[in-house]
Amino acid sequence: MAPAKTASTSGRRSAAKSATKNVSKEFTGKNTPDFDKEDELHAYREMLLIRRFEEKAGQLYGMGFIGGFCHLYIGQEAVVVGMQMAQKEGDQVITAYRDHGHMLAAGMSARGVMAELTGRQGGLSKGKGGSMHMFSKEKHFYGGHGIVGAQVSLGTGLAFANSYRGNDSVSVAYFGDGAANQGQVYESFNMAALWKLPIIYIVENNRYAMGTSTARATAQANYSMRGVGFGIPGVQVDGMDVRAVKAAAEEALEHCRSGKGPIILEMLTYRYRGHSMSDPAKYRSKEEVQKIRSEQDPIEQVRQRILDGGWATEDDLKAIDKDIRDVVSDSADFAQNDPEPDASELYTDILL
Ligand SMILES: Cc1ncc(C[n+]2csc(CCOP(=O)(O)OP(=O)(O)O)c2C)c(N)n1
Ligand SMILES: [Mg+2]
Repeated sequence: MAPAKTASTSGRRSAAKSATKNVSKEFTGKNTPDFDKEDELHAYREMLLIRRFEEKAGQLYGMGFIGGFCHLYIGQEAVVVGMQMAQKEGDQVITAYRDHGHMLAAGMSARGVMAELTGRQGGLSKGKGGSMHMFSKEKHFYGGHGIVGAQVSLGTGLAFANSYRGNDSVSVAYFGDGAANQGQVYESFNMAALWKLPIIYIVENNRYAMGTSTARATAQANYSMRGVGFGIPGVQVDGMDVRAVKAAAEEALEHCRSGKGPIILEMLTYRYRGHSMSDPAKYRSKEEVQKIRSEQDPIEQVRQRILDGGWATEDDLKAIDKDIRDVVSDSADFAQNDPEPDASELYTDILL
């Protein structure tokens, strides 16, 4: 099959401009202030942890340690890391099944996530949930959902709870370009706008829903405009640049906390791997993937800026890489050696 037609970067930029113009006067989402040294190094570490963790998960899957589904986030790391850098304690996160990066960025342990993937008792859902069903109330992470679009309504419920309780937490609900065509997304938009709920709807536009490109499946491919009918402002953000993500997140969080209601951030991003581990990704060319990897990789961008700014040497970065590899291999050892849950666990954590 010929490579899918996708909007060129410049096409995407002009769409972004019109979205900003048409939807919101006050919300720009266009700032990309430089990071200081601390932010660059933090973003580098966090994104690298997700990348290496996912690579290891892919290996364990190939070795038969992980059963069921496993959807990797490789390529999209800047989205969740930039968002998390702007959030504050108490803000909730909810997402779909491509969720390992969201959990690591929320501060959930690499051991707990990896052991859940291998179905062990030390996993975050005691080995009973697997890749798509992990939660952490302590880290305000509400899953992990396999039903496409369901998390958008649940995330709206989290925002309703914040509003009802009168706290100033914001719900951050992630969903994909494919999920954006689900009906319940718009029922949620309506209620959120009507009740001015504090929620950021994040469309992670990675250009594909399973094997279907946005160009083939979507009438309005500028997802930031999907809230127009409800008066929800939205902007497109370069989701490969962690600085742009963080800046947009800060603006969006402020918008929600000041009582202005929901907002949409469309993150322009890309997944390097197949939809799940069982997808050979024949619907796109290797060149397409390679071009993005070599020109826009989110981690490489930060790495280059760190070196150019003289904030760390190649050796310093190698030491960081080693630290992260150690954390990841420790999690993999744990996930292979921790026992499976006891059979009695079949009868716990069940609502009747
Ligand atoms: C209600 C529902 N319909 C269909 C599916 C099957 N399905 C799983 S993932 C997926 C594609 C979703 O794509 P997108 O929202 O773009 O997210 P991405 O996988 O790109 O992160 C589909 C159709 C499902 N899980 N739930
Ligand atoms: Mg997608």
